Amino acid sequence: MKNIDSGNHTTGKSLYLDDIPLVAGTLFGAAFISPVAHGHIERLDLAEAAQHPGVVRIFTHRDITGENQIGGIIPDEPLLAEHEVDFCGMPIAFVVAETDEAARAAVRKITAEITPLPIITDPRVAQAQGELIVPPRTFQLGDPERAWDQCAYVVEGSADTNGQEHLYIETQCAYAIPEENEGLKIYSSTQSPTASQRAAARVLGVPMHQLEVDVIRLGGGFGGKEDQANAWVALCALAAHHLRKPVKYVLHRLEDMQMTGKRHPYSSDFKLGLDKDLNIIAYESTYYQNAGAAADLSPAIMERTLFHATGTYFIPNVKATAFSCRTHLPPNTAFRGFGGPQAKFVMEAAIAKAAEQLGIDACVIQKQNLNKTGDEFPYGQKAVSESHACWHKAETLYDVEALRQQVQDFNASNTVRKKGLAFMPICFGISFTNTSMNQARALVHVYYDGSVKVSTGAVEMGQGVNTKLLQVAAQTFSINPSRVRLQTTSTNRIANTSPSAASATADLNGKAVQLACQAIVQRLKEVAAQELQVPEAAVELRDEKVLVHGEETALDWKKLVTAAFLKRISLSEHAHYATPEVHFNKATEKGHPFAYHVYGTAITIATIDCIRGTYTVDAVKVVHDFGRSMNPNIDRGQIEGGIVQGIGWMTMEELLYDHTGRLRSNTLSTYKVPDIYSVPKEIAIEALQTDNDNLAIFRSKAVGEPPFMYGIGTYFALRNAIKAFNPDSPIGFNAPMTPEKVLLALYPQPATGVKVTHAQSV
Ligand code: LUZ
Ligand code: MOS
Repeated sequence: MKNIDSGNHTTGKSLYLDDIPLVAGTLFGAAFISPVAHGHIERLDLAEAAQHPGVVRIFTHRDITGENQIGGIIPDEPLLAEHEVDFCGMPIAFVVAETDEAARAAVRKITAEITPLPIITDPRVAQAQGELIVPPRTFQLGDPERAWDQCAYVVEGSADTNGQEHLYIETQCAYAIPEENEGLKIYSSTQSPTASQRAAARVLGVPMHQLEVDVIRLGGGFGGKEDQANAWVALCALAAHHLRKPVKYVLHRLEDMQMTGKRHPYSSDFKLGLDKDLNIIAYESTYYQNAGAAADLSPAIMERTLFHATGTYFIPNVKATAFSCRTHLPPNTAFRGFGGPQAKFVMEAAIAKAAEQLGIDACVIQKQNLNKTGDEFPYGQKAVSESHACWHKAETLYDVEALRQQVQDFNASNTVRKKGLAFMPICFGISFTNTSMNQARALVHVYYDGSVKVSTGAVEMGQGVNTKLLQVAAQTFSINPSRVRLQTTSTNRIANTSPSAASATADLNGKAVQLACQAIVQRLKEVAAQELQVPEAAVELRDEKVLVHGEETALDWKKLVTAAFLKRISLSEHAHYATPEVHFNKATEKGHPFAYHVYGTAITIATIDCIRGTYTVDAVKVVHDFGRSMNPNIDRGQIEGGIVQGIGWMTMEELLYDHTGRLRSNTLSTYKVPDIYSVPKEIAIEALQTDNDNLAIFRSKAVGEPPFMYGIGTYFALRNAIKAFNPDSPIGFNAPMTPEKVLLALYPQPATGVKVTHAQSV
């Protein structure tokens, strides 16, 4: 089935928040933000701005009727700064005016006198000074201390990854409209309607039932709207609450890039030990996560880093420690992979370094150490592994021997262009690592004409979840998909939703839809049995028909629905689903946190230009563990998008905060994202079809985040190409691999002059 949105998306008919027709009298907000990364606010001068034509009111923390707090996991983030600012871009005041232009013009007339305070931008410096968001955590398996002695080879090193701008096409936005009795209806572009409702209720000091958060769809989220859509909802709600007028705020791209957090930069250390047969027997890793100025989701992201410390490999002795470090950057947040890709990069860097020292191809070590079913992860769960199946299928299907020969021949006959090839086997755990979040609800109405309306907590953000939910309803009722319609995601219809995140949205909400539909089917079958005077067990609903012992009857879906209504049988159901089997004990750091894992293998070939440092990705060839895909078109789209987004993170997207904590790469002319010229020339995706997993909806495994990590293969393919040109290249492990870094890695470094430094420590 096609994505149900594709027609409207391509003809521009899809509605986003900014397309909602304005209610008469709507006012427009804009935030005044801190120009410095850390300081004490001595004076805030609003007088001139307040005089600006069209300005209705300027809100500060003093206007907050509830709590000045939007922190989710930890209450450490004020909505509006009070006496101190903690990052460049932190909202201090909220101007509301009759037009968008007036609000922004007035913002420019606000002045603040701020006494600078010391600034930290480097997570290692923060850790050394004890600036931690939460206490560090360690996951451990076996005894690495004792294992080092048994190793034939040991390598140590460090590996850094930079952050990443989400660059959802639709910027952050909110629109709050007053209703009677102090109520507010708030349109939001949030992955988490409930989190936004809760944050606004807390700031206003009102019960959650006073607020409805309604989401049509998002123009992209990628994690950037899991927690960080809340501030705009709270600001618009605050203004609408005071003024009893509709208030809308749509961030400009520059504001969005300056004010919002991004993927966490990580700086990490590793130590890897192998025996003489190249089995990895010990691994120690330490991660310094650059959390930014407030917790946001950092502790959960740090936790997922630890869950994914060993990537796709089985290692019997592991010690992984993570620090969530407080710095003066905007609070960093969820981004596709949620700390997993950062851990994966460190693991692969360790293997690449070991391979280099041994003079072998990294893929020898990779393949030798892939996990198998029954192997234990450092957190206690046993793998049900498709690692070897994906690897072997990729090797044979794509004829790796021939590919390798082509690369060797090319490199032998070209002096200024070199190719590199790398394998990237992936493994990603599916479920929220916070067990309590693995629940969802669905509300299904069958109208008496036989048409169906489905509401869930799932937020459509381009990932195609609504199409999958529609498929679940149509298939469970065995009716034509055209009879089913999805509703917007509203906290009035579905309460206490988990965010649409963790790749789990179709699984959790799909299972809830399935349960709701099954309950209605059960009642319909009872009605059919009465109508047809047959035992209920003989009745079956199939292809809009009512069958008895497999034979068609005069009853069909529509007539049956009408009959049930006339018998006063409920045609609606609200169902609840909670993932079984998942649990985790933080005291022991052991448990079974994931419903299942997704596996896959990518083979990447890239070519570098050794005069310019530029490169192209020739091909990414993937064998991906789909389970049994319920929608191969949508899943393929997710994989293609994930690969390109991963390549962007690994190769060209370079966030640059200067030493004052100011974001310098704050526009699309200074922050380069993949375009049509930089995507791989070829992406091949082949399914590994399995029937093993029963916890995915229709056994169709989650597909949102795992493919992002295929992009890491490009980093190592480029690295191999550099080594083909200059085997003595001093190149370390520091992503992104921009053309500048490639160029500098190709030749001996000058004694003085240009030095490649990490963005965090500029
Ligand atoms: N969000 C979250 C996530 O709150 N918990 C998670 O475990 C998670 N994993 C991936 C992406 N978002
Ligand atoms: Mo996410 S990183 O699944 O919001």
